Amino acid sequence: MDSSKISAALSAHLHTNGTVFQYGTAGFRMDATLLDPVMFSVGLLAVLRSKSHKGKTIGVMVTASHNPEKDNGVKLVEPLGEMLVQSWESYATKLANATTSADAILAVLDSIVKAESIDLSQPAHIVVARDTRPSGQALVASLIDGVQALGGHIKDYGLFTTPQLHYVVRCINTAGTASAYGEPTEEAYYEKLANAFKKITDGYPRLSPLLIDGANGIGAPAMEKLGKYLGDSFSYQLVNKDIDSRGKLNFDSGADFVKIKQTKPLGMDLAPGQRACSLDGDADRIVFYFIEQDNTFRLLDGDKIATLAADFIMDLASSAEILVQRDDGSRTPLQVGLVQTAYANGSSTAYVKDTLKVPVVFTPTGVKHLHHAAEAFDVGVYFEANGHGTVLFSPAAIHAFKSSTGSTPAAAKSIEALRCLTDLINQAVGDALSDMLLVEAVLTYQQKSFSKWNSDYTDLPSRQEKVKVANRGDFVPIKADTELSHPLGLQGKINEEVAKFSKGRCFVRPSGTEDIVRVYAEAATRDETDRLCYTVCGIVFDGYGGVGARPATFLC
Ligand code: G16
Repeated sequence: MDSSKISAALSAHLHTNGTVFQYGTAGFRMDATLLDPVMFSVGLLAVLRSKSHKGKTIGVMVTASHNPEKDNGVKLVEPLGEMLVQSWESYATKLANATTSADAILAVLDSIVKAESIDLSQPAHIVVARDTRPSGQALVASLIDGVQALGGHIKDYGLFTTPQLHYVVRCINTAGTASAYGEPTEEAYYEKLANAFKKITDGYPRLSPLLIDGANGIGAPAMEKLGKYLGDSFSYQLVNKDIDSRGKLNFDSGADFVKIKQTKPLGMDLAPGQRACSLDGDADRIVFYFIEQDNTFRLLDGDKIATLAADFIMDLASSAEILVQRDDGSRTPLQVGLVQTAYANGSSTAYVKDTLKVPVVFTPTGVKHLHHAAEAFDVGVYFEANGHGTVLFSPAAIHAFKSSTGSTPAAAKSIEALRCLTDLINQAVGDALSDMLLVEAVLTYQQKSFSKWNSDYTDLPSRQEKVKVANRGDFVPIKADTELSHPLGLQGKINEEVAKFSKGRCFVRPSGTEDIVRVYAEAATRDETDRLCYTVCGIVFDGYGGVGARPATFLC
């Protein structure tokens, strides 16, 4: 470690304004003007992480996803495309906060090297990409300074969706192995998805065009490129694709807006019966929707995507008579499992357990938690209600799909569809474009309308609100985010309110990506849901550090 080189490089990125940095749900996220020292520290950490993996390539994505355009953020990606392992999140936090002086940063670097027994003579390879935020390029330059100060090699992929960055990381690190994931290029990514989609939908009548809201972010140009590879196999109309005008990214558009407001985005004309979807700012989430003839808005969120996918895969596996080889030599049917968070609608969980008869596991919010839980199954379907998720296939499941032939033409066809799904579905991370094609493939295969899909089960009314508080760190979630241990006494008050409503459920948790706490409620009717949600918002705001104006929408 060349201390003088690190000290000299740090001098251009010193942290001077007292902000406390925290690696949160999806990395560091905040106003972009505060991020320069963080980026430098992430560059250093990425080098150490690569060295600790004996030179495997580590990814860095510069994005603030669904957050406003003025924000930005950064997250690290592990060699197989997963989120940074949790035990390193605290190193990321310590290193970012140590950018106040050369002595502080050298001490933290040294402590990480010792704690992880890192061999500093190992090489370090980093790849970086960014979304369309105006602040992105300068932040990448700060990151590169950090990487080079510790002697790492870095390749800048420029503008990418978040899942594309995860994809190339996985491709680079699996190249030449039995589980090679593909060519680490943007073109190969589109080709892989498009080929799988074309194969699985071949011979079926096309669905009506899909309206796609690109949230004026990176997903829009990516969709346009993907569209060229899909040709006439997929018909769509892209709106909200302006990535050049300032202030438009995610503004009243995108998956998060549509999910929370339960309405169509700005910039989209949606007639009854038309099919639509929204990507988020970095294209790692997607939700679908339509409006009924009576103008009722219907949302098909992550819960609905998960049940559609799980049901489809189980049908294919059953018709293909797939058996999976176990360690003890036995061969048993494919085990499908579903992973949800506290935000999953209660009706979806009941449908999965009682109708699909699939086991459900709950984890705290954050795809990093869901991803690992999903790895326990042959087919692990994980989706957050906000539309972030994917389907993981275990090596044993992939082997079963590859080695089975099928005793009938129908079985052979199902096996072929399962094989296509392993290419169509991004195995590294939730991916809006891949998930969009997954949904469209299932609906094409089954010739199923949005309305029919929506009728699989009826969501309980739900509402999610944000409350600004003085210190969201005071709110400590437990039991997979369903309760709070602190502030003391608050959980008891929430429980009292919940008990007043039939099918009532409510929880409060601090956001890891925004400076707010989230309040989620559901109950038997819309009116009861809103009363429960706004009552709890009021309790939090009034008694637990609400700041600014008491939001006008509060009813109590
Ligand atoms: C990120 C995470 C998601 C999480 C979301 C909201 O999504 O990857 O797993 O659900 O933040 O998290 P929180 O409620 O803690 O703010 P994205 O799309 O913003 O990267």
